[in-house]
Amino acid sequence: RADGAGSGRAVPLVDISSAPPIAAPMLRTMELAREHGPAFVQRLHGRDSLIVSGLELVEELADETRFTKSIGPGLENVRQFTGDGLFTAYNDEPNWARAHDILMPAFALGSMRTYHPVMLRVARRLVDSWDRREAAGLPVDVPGDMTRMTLDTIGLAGFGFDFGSFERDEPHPFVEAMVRCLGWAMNRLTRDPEADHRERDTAFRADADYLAAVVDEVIAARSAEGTAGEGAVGEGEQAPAEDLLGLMLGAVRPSDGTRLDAENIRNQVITFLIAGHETTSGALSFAMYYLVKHPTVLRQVQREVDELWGDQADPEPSYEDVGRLRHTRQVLNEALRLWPTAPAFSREAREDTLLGGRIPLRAGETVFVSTPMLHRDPSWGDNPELFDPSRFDPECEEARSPHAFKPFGTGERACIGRQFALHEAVMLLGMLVHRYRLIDHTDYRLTIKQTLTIKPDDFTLGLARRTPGR
Ligand code: MNH
Repeated sequence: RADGAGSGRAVPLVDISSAPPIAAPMLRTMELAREHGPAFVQRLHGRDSLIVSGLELVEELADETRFTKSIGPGLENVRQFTGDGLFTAYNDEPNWARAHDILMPAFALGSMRTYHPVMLRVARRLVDSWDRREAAGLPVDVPGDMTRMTLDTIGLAGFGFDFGSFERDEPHPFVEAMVRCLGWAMNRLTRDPEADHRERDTAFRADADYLAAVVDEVIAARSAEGTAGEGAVGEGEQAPAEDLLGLMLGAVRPSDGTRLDAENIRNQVITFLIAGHETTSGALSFAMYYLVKHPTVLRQVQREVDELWGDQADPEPSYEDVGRLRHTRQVLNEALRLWPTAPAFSREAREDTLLGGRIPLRAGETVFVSTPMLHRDPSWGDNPELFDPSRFDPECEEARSPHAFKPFGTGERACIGRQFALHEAVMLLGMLVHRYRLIDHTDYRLTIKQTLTIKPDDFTLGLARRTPGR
């Protein structure tokens, strides 16, 4: 909107149209929020975005009676390759509620028991690969291998499809095409409207078509396989009878007996393959970064896993064990506080309203929440930049507003995969700190790479097998 959604408002307006392009726009948003406060309008090429990071304003935005998820310009771009999948569906699009109803049971906490064996099997692929690197005296590519692990996990647990990422030197072509699609979606936000973008758009189309082709292969593999328990799933292991694809192909929605159509299933599979691995892999990578930089915290989580698994060389973490890794979970939460790997979400007013009693909003107008800056709100205390997992001690959590920590978004459109991500990530972190000493062989300085989601850039670690208990 060129008329300036921010004009006449009681918030600062910052025009960044002449600022040089930036690789991680999220970092600029954070800088601007530090300078201009809890609400400001960013103007770029005549388009205004209201960016909010103050806790009190976010508490209002989380009120589902006044606000709802917005498919803003960024998600409109993602929608070009995920269509009416859960993440990019409009609130009132019938396929959202239909898919949500059909898939919700597959994401309840209890369902994680079903995924646990597959998650463990893939975690062991990473461990095997890290053992080989360690034996050869070679460092490991942390975000690269975390991405291999999370992609193989969602592929196998969700769809019975094996990407075999640890058998490849380069990322699976699906990941490369997906990263380019996400990059396209992000860069399209800041593109100069005067310039010619046809070449990029054509390349994007080719990538989006490739994603769809891979997914059609995933679906065809399942349909050909027929019965569960064959194909990609390992010896002696049952494919979850009701994995995501099984549910989508078979289930009817209880309330009205309808099913998901083929095109929607394709959109859901693309959505889950993307949403189900990028963010979890970033979260694991940031957690590893903080562990290697905070030896006292690392000792604490090592004590926790040692209590469970003692000096076993190859412990078999049980489903229940993962729930017992309290400190490990706190480390992951604190990493997600400082670097929420989906670094923004957006809301829109249901009716014309005043936000914070002073910022007029029209019905349907998008408001962006900068999650990293919400997570550094003054309510987090004097040193919000400090990595301190004790912020997630139960007493501290109870004392805090439920809206101060929003790495998974808010309301009915919040992340459906939260328990899935936490189970997978906490188990792997526990296994890694039990097995290895982490060696900061490059004296790593954190730099962030953004492809809509964020990850530590170029982060490698040295490893040495540890003797648990020492
Ligand atoms: Mn996930 C929505 C963050 C892991 C599948 N996810 C969201 C949103 C955030 C988010 C934020 C809300 C976006 C918005 O309001 O526009 N998700 C994460 C993070 C992790 C994560 C930080 C890991 C850490 N997400 C996962 C996993 C899966 C998944 C794992 C699947 C297995 N997420 C989704 C889906 C949605 C979503 C699907 C859309 C839900 C809906 O709108 O109904």
